[in-house]
Amino acid sequence: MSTAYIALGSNLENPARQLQLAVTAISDWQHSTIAGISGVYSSAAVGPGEQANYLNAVLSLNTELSPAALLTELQSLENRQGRVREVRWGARTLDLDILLYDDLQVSTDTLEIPHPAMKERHFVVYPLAEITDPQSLLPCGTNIAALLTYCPRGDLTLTAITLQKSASPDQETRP
Ligand code: ROI
Repeated sequence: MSTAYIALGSNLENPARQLQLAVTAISDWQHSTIAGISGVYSSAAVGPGEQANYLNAVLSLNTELSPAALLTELQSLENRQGRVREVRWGARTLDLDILLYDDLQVSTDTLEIPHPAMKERHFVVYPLAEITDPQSLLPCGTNIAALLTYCPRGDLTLTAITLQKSASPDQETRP
């Protein structure tokens, strides 16, 4: 069994519901168990152009899937939740990224682990730090606590939304 960390993001079509739908779907996977889920954070969109604020979270997954098989499952979930890949950096109903997979380093045409931009992204680093041991090391030797000192918190805000491992999305995201 391996441990992977997955980043979730959405800024379209009721982002809180999109994140809960994704968590509920992943909870139902036979080959994986969600070990931890961070709080849900709100922040302005990073990147060029005007778009709505994002909600982001990170979960840890104990999984029997290989990195490539995990990527395939995550992409199929993004597609089922209406992700349209037209614009790079564009708004999205659901974005699921593999941040870490044990202490593996993977670099192929379709997959890079650790996620190449994770250290610079406050919306990844802070939720990740919530659910990991701060002293745990990335494959590059940096520990998670150090990431927090390199990456300013900026406008990142912890919301009152909580994601439930197995639940009716409509009930769990109702204000
Ligand atoms: N900005 C924020 N705040 N959160 C995201 O999840 C996010 N995802 C993206 C880009 C467009 C880089 N900006 C983002 O893909």
